[in-house]
Amino acid sequence: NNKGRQTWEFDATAGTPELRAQADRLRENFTANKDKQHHSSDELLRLQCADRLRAKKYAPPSSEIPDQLTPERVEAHLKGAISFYECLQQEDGHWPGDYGGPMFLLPGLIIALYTTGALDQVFTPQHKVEALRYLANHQNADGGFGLHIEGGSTMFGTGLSYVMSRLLGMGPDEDLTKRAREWMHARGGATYITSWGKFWLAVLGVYSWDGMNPLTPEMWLLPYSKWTGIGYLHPGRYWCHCRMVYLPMSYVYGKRGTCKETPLTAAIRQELYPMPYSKIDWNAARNQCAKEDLYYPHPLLQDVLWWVLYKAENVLQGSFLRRMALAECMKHIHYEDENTRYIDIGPVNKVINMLCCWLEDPNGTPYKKHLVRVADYLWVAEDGLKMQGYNGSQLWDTSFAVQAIADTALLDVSAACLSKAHQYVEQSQVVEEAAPPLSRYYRHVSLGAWPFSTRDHGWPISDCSSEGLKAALTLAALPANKVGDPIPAERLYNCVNVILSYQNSDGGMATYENTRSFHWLEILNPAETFGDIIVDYSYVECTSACITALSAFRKQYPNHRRGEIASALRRAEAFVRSIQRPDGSWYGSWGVCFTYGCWFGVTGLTALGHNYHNDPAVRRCCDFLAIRQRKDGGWGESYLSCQDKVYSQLDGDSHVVNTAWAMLALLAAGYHKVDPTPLHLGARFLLRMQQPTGDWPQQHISGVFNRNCMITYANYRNIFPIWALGQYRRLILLGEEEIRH
Ligand code: LAN
Repeated sequence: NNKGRQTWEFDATAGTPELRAQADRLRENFTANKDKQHHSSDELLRLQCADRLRAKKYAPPSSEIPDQLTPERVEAHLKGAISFYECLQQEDGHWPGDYGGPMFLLPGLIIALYTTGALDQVFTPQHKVEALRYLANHQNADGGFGLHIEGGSTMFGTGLSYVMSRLLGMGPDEDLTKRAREWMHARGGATYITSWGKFWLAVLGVYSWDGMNPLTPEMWLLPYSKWTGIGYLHPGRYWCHCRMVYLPMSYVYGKRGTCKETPLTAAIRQELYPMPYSKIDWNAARNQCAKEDLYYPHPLLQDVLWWVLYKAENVLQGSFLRRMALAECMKHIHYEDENTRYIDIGPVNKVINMLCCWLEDPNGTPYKKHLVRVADYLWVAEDGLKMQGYNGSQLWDTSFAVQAIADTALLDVSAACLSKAHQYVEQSQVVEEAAPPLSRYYRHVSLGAWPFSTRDHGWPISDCSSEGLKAALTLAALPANKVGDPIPAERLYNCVNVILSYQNSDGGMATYENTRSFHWLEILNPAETFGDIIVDYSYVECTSACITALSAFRKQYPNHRRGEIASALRRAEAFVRSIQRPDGSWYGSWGVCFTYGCWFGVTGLTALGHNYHNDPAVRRCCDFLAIRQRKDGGWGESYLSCQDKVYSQLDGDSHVVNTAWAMLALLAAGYHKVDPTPLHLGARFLLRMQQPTGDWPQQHISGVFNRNCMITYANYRNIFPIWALGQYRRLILLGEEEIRH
């Protein structure tokens, strides 16, 4: 680990023999459990603190949880929780954690590396063993693979996992491959894979480019200006993740960049389909998609558009226009690579950009620089090796951890840990603007922002900037001789500048950029499994984080851009109110789900002085949460809420993370002044779930993107229970008034 950059290496002699035996046991137990437990507990990482854990000062009390909790009792649990969590913190101050979940990432990487011939260079035999272990652990009972580790089988997950297993050396008739193939064949075969799956199969040469809807690179030559009308269709207006994925995809498509045929690819080509490869009707295949995968079906208009562009390919391929478009794409690809130090914005464009660099020049420096940054995305846990959804969630987790731990007001046990975290917060703020001219590359300002992961990654995000700023302000309010010197005001001003610049005309904040186009553009969304990917919309999470950050900032710096901040807060508040649902809840887009949204909705309003007493909106949300509390005292929401947009209760135990979010919302609103009972019950649930080490168990998956794909946040199970219990102890058991934001 170095400044948040995490890489895994195999070392057969690392640790003590006892530790290695424990690691083996963890792996074996995971395999034994595979049909019941689809989540990764990230325990392997937590084992490495076993030695440090033995020396730790505090353990949570083991006697039964009393009916009446005392401040001392909760304090003892909190000390145990903090001292466990401190063991996990790295030297540079951040908390590492598994950021896996999606199942379509690793196969793309393997296909790209196989195509460029670098598979054996990047993947050692141990990498391959662990990657195959991962597949085996996440195969569903019906033989297929999901979009993400907890999901039901899809053609996308199954087709890509199948190919991956073959490229890593599995035979076609092993148990895993046989069952996966049967799953596919029973549903018509791999022509029914989603468009992103079609792309990867075409790259490998096991699917025809004629079976793809066009990814016309000429889109990048459209005028950008709004005044042209057509400018609204320009990719520069899309959500950056969508734009940055389709950019290299259209380059590869425009060039028909395909892997050289090998005996293995020739074999896979025959295995993927129930009919001979030569008999496939590629024109029909373009729009085929398995029903298991279909979350956002193409509107008719889209199919008409693809048909026109498909026909246009006859003219465009090899034309002067195509050459211009490809050159333009490559310019943007190099810009993205250089400005993220070859990490790139996410796991998908990372891999396809790498492929593009190779297609452009297989001996060139850009391609080589890409290869060394692949490791940043890989993660090993007891379920195997996976590719993460980002190069980690370092800054995000660290800034929440800072706020949570500081909010316990147990500085005597946490000063050292907060001081290390302070270093990470300081070292990850973006202090250099991306290369000019920003507008030429459709980039928003970054100077002063905080990223989600590391400074090297560097893409600015509205709510990461806000959480980073709140962490910095929280630390600045603590004694400097304990946690280090505050970040200079000038740098915080830069952050405020970024946050203010994020406000959209609807008053809300989107993720990385402003909203640049209209919702109707979503009819162009060709990715059947993802919803709402075309435009960067205002979200309750992002908007509320900006509100709480700006309001915390103005408490410490009341005169800086006073008028602008006041008016930004008013408009943001109006936005948050406008998207509250009639039942009082807020839909969360990046965590599971209404519980998460409610936490943000409520804290956004309470930061501005509203509470359960004086504001019907806050009251309605608290009531929404209160009636969803469960018999065990906790809250538990299923990931199905995200896709169905209806609150869905989890089977079995409540979830510690949902419980903490619900408690944090109720506490911020002052609900305990009306009725503390739900909070007592929630706190007791959290204490009951705490393990003797001070850790909490990893339960179902907590994160989500694009409505339908889930992602693991391994640190949430520590951060949020600590935060909720800390506030519970201060506000209820000690009767303090102050709510910290
Ligand atoms: C993330 C991770 C962080 C997340 C929050 C900061 C939590 C959120 O509040 C705003 C959106 C953001 C930045 C976010 C957006 C979508 C991401 C980047 C991810 C969920 C991580 C992975 C995902 C990315 C799109 C995955 C690749 C798949 C594609 C469809 C391109």
